[in-house]
Amino acid sequence: MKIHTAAIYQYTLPLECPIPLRQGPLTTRDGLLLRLEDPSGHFAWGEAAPLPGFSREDLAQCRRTLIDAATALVDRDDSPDDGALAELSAFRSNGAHSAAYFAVESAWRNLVALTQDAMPWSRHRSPGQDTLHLNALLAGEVDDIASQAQRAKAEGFRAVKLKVGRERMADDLRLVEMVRDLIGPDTALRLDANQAWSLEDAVLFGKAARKFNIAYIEEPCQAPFDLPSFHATTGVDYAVDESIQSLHDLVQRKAARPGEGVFRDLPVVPVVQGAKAIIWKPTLVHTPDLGQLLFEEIDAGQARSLVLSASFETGVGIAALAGYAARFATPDTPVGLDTYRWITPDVLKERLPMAGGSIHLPAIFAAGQQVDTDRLTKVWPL
Ligand code: OSB
Ligand code: MG
Repeated sequence: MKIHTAAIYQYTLPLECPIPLRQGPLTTRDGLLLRLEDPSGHFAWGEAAPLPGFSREDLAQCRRTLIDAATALVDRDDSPDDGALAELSAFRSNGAHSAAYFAVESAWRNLVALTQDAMPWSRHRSPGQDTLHLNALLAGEVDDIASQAQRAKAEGFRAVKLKVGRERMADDLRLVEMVRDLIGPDTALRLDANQAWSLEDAVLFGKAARKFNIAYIEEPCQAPFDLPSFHATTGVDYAVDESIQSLHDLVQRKAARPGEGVFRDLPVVPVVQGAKAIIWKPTLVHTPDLGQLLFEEIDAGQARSLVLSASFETGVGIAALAGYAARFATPDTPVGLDTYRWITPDVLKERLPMAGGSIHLPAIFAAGQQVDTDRLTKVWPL
């Protein structure tokens, strides 16, 4: 695999409605797109969009990493597997490079697929397995949540996700009950507390919510190490999301001190192993080492599901995430791509075909590569 040219573009998109983040509403989305082209004119895109308040890196830092990586990739001859990417010095320094690594890896895999006239997930799925089920993210005020829950049920979504951890636990419980009533017994109900509670409060909530048949609750506890006790006391399953970030930090610290051996002795490992699901947002957390740790050492052969999730990327990133889900995730596990609803307008010539509870992977892949460069500003090379 040889890269003939690489280019980096920036976008700033107005959001139709502000993204509710803990530190306040986010009203525009900024990010970077990487375009890789091979000597015969095939080209592919990848996206790096650190999310303020969630990413370790900011956009300027991300841009520097991306430029380093793109510079190193041009005119080298690499084997088409992506082992070569892990060796790039841009990602070897002890810093926060998740978003940039995701952009490079996904652009690379897309380009390899295009040159081989295949799909990025072809070797990991049987032919014809082209559908991915989606999760509906319920957000906003009570009335919005109610109408979104009804729509999700009508459109056949297999799972919905509701944020909890409001000021008053009674409000959370009322909402959970309302949503369960609206979606009926057969739709999976996922909750996300974003580490809002002490163990004591998490247990109170868990015991009260048990009767609503919760698929899992993401990060009920402020302290990741409390998660196994939460499960033991309430019987309610938990999922790890933010805790993966701590794991990533530990891995990086270990990588900075080579020779200390395997990852299995890290204290957060039992927390991950006790989880019902691992929420993976490659934009926020992604390194070659983390991939190895999560998916080869810790999770090998386990029944836990891996839930690929988005972080308000454009159609380029969302399409890549769909491909990652097709490649890595447990088949049939609904994927968290619903943040795409916030991204209007998009950088694509046409929006991804994403109406309803499932998507057709080849159509998403094709649309995700049709970028409208008029909506972008070139930042490298100038
Ligand atoms: O709290 O899980 C979160 C997106 C960006 C940052 C944090 C989160 C999210 C999502 C993604 O909720 C959507 C999903 O997981 O379905
Ligand atoms: Mg979460």
